[in-house]
Amino acid sequence: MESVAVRYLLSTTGHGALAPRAHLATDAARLCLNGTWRFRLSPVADLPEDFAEDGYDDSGWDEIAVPSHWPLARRDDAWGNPIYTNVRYPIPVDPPYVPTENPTGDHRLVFDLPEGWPGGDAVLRFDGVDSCGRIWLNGVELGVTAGSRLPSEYAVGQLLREGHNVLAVRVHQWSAGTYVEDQDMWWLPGIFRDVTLLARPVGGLGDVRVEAGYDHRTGLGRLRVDTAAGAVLTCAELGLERVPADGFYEFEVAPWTAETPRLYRVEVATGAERAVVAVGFRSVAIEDGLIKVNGRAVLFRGVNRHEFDPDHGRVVGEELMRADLVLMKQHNINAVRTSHYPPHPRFLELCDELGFWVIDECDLETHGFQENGWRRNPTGDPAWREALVGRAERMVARDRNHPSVIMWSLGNEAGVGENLGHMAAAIRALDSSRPLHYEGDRSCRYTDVYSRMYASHAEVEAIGRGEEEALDDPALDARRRAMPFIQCEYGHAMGNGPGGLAEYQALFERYERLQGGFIWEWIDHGIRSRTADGREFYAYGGDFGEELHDGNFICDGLVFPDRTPSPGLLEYKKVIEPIRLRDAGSGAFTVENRYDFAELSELVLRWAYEVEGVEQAGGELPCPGLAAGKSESVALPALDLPVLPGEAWWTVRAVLAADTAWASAGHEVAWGQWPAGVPGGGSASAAGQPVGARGTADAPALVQGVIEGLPVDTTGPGEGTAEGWAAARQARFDERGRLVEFAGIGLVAPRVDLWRAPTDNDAHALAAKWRWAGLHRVHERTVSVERDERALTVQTRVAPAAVDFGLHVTYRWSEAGGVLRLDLAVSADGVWNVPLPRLGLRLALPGGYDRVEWFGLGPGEAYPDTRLAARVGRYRSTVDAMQTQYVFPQENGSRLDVRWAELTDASGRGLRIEGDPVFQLTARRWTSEQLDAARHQTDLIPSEHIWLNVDLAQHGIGSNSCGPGVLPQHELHAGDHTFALRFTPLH
Ligand code: IPT
Repeated sequence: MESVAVRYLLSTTGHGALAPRAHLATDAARLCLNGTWRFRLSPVADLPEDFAEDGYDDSGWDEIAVPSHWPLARRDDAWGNPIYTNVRYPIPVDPPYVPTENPTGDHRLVFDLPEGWPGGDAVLRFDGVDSCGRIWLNGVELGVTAGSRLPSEYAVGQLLREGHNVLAVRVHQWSAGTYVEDQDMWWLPGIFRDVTLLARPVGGLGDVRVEAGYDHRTGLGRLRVDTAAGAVLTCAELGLERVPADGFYEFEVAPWTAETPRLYRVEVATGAERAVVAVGFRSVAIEDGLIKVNGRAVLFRGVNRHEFDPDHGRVVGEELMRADLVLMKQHNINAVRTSHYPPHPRFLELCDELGFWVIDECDLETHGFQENGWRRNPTGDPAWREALVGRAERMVARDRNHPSVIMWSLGNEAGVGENLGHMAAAIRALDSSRPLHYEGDRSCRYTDVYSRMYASHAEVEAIGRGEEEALDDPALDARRRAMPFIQCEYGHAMGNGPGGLAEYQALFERYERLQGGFIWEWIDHGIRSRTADGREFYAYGGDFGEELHDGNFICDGLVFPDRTPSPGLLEYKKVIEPIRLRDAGSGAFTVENRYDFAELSELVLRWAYEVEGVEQAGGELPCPGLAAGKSESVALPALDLPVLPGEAWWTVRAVLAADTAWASAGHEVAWGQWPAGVPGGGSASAAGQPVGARGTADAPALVQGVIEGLPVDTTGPGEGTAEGWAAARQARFDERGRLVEFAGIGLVAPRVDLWRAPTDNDAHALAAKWRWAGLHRVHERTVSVERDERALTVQTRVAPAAVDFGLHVTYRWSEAGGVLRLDLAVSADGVWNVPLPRLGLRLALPGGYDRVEWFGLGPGEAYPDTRLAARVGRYRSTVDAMQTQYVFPQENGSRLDVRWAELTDASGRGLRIEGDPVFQLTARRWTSEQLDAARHQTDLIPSEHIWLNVDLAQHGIGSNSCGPGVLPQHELHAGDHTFALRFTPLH
């Protein structure tokens, strides 16, 4: 039995707090109490309360920063460690009880009131305490908080003294609230948001509620403010000068949208207090089965955002919040779901200002009950009704003035139950102006929007057509069938990927019912840590010795913990670009405005004409000022240029003409690229044109001679120059016909390779099949080595131990045009029932050949189903810079559609590889096996080699770490494949 002293831990609601209200910036006196507090950690909750007393001597305590999570405030284990679980509770499921071992942080602050602090009422506000805090001021208990990500305010006026006020807060890691806060994130206790003392003047504003609708038919904004009696409104822009706040006002306004975030600063004042509220006029409605803002259907190009800082956990400063939002804007993201709790209040102000559609989600998740058959799920238990309704009301009361918030969400993964209905009713009573969202109850009984997570492309398409599977209840089914659809989570951005985004976007654009979605998720929650020898890495579940954990499932964001964009973010940016630039033939291209509201007035079009990746001409064109949804054709400039050998491409980029709040002039919003035939010509032929057909025509070979181990082709195609002959002579093969030296460079001989270090998306299911099949440990049996006048032909069989299937491989080495040519033919032997990770050659060069130049897709990595962001060009990089440092090491860095690549050392010597027509290139200082074995980036130790994979293809990426796997068109299977490469020495 819990002692009486800590029975409050069992309370689902907390006690003592004032009624919830908006988060306001007013001119009333305020004192920020963030800063250095005294701190003491205890292993249990049941402790003497003497520390709350005035005269208590805390001089022996440590110091802690507030806000903070204590396990991160000190990184030497002394204050415990973060715990990561996704679904499962780290405590026994025994609601509302919590373990006796309950890390408890006592926090103490002594503060003086600043000079001039007005007497009278005041409140102490806690914006976030995880998971519950018992609070005393000057020895008097104020109450107990509940709801980690919601504010609590306590009346303290009568307790304040001019000098020496003692604020004491006892924070417990576990409380009844833990059961409804089972979000997929680190368990991190502490006072993690601001603590503020706010004077409450007599005759002050109290709460302020702003309703600011917009009627798109009339262009009129409607303003209604609900606040203290006698308050007045002033806004010069709206022609308001101290007008009664309780009136109803209409004016012509510029509406607020996420694309055009027009705000009006309205001052709300009584004689005693003044607040400025950022008002955005807009209306949200579900009409014709669509979510419409200001009368128009919108398409969400969204992300799920947790609060996370790699050093401070969910303590996220304003600068980082803004930086994240700016980065989102720069990547064409227009919507945020605040997964899975109301964010820091400042975040929503920034969303109003920068322009985002926000789904504001309540602090509710009970996912771990699913593991227990949903027995005793709080969502369905009347004992939790008040607590859950209270959470919903507190969210709405705090956030309803924000134009960015266009939907409320009841929570995440909390099963089904009547309390959801009570929450919905409470929300609607406080605010009927926004639709309701909740994904966890598929019947949509209490909601206005049909939402799913990780539905496959096929299912999303069926929903788009209105052909989804029926619900058992015909009335509910009919209701849901009339609803708009969003994917509140899709495209699981864990590690390399997600793949298949372009195919989702195509569906969203094809079916109007599909109003887009929210990628899971924005940030990798890796915690910055150091190895014993001081090297930095990002920690994930298990790295802190947790008894239960979910490994690196916590690292599934579009940005790395330090906010470096991952290739997935670049891909998403391209997939959702709001302007489409496409070849229209006949020397023109089409500009399509895919915004929902904005005109294309703030952009210019920059064009470039490139041959073999080298710019021959470029310039700027005005961007047609198209209205949303419209397109227009624009003529390309007529060029008068000499015909050059190589592939010719047009690239047109839509860039900002002037600085905006989120990017500077010149920032690229969208781009298009297409092959040009001849200079000045509109469209043509070079795409996919074999490299071998480029440039000078092939001449008959004149070369005779013997390359060591290789009979030279005397009749085949080739330039046959003395230089060419010299080039080909530099190849040396061993007795098994393996190329062991080329151009004086000792090689680890090329051989067929099937393995890639599984990506997080492979790891869910595919990698186990691959390992079962043994694709990470294939053997090669030499069947024959034949030399004739034309070629050296080596036949092998490549297969793993223990299975009877494999691949027949023929390597045919010949000399052509002075270069060494390899024709590779692969065919399946036996029955293969797993796809191949990759198919191609692996070889290695000495470590000095680490400079890479290529003509193909770039600059970043690309795979068959994550290739939209890569464009044709000539790129220069280094092997080190070509690595993508996913928190959990895995296959990465492949460059797609490479026509040719050159690897050179500091002196410019090296090797050129040409595809016939293209190949996929990966270069790294470690093998796939070493990459596979690594658990953190710091496990990767450079070898003496540069390992190259020169692939015919790789299997796609998919999103199977949580969601559908690789689409059939991006799969790679054993079968008949041929592939050709040409090797040239570089001196
Ligand atoms: C879904 C959760 O809503 C989200 O919080 C996160 O855990 C995500 O999965 C995976 O990273 S729930 C899952 C059962 C689909």
